[in-house]
Amino acid sequence: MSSEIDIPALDIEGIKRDFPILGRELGSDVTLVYLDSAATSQKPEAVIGAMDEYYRRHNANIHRGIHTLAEEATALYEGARVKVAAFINASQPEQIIFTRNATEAINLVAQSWGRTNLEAGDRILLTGMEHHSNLVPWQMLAAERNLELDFIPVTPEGLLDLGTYSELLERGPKLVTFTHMSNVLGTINPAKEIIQLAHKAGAITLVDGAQAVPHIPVDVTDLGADFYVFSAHKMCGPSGIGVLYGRRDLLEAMPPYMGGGDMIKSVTLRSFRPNDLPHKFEAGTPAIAEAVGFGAAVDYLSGLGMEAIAEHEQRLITYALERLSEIPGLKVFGPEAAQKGGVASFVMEEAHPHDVAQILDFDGVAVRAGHHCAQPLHDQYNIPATTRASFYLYNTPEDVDRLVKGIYRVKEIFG
Ligand code: 7TS
Repeated sequence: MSSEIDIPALDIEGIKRDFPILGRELGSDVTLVYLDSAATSQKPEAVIGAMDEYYRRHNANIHRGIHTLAEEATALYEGARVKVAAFINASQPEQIIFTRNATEAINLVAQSWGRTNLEAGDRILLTGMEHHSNLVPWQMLAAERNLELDFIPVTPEGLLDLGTYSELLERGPKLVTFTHMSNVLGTINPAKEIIQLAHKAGAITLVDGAQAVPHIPVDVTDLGADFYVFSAHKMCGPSGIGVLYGRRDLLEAMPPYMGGGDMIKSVTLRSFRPNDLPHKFEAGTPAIAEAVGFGAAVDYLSGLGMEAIAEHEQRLITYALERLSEIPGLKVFGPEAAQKGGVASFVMEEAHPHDVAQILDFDGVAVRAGHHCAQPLHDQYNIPATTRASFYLYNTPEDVDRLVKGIYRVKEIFG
């Protein structure tokens, strides 16, 4: 984080109170410590309230009615698009396509852009740290179209090997796609540099920002990304809505992904004319209430400031890595705190990752165990699974202490 910017400190206790679920008790005297925000974040009252208000006062289908409610619902839905565009500094709201989630946004690009632009023998360059949702869609397309997949290797420290990246670019990939921030290692990849090198080599870029947009300031215009995807549910918003941001000329040239209502200008029995952006890619009744909630989430995060949120998480992960490194027989994966976001995935000598998560749960500490939908990355480290603690704006150093205390309990039980 830049020390030149005067970042206001976050009032974490106040923020915690914004999230009703964080006040929950899980048993007598067991309060919740939620350390699974990389899977999904909790939702503040502002988001829950906006969705509640929408259903109580404005609910109608959008873009179709001329009655008051339909106009209000349409304005709310399109207003959310404008907010999301501003949040990631997209130059036009039409560049924001609402999808179900990041996964659907990636599949949209694979099926629409990929099928139109890639042919047998073309190469796609990915990385060894992708979530399955930015791997399997490309495997499917590669099988269908006879494409070649290459992978930027991950170093033992959990960074992308950029020397090998430059070499792989010489093979002339048509697409370079990578995660902005790893959901397992926490690594924040140098997206701007990766994109610039890809563009020099003539490739289009798709960035999986599912873990980045919730946690660090993201400016898609400054990054120069051709496509950038993320999900609302990981950034204080509801599930069921995500984003595909795309360069306008690319989106204009792409065929629709799904057919149906709203994505057409006109239809005859045998043909249709697709609608303009962004509607061309939003077939059927979209997630309207979810868009409203998403807009409220963006307002909430903007109100606090993404710089301040990133700074807070940087302090938390620094403290967490310090505390975890003091525990004998525990190994955390990924780079040092300065190169990552608030994710600590670890293994313990004494216990299987699932058992660790189970015992932490007895103490009210919610973490995830497994391969976190990044099986190839775990294969690289020769482990089937890790236990993952992931932090967000509402976590405190005391939450880290509860995690560490729980881990010592695991050691007592299994030691
Ligand atoms: N990309 C990354 C980097 C992710 O971490 C995830 C979800 C996705 C894509 C997919 O997001 P979705 O909203 O489309 O499902 N990651 C996780 C996780 O780490 N634990 O649960 C979901």
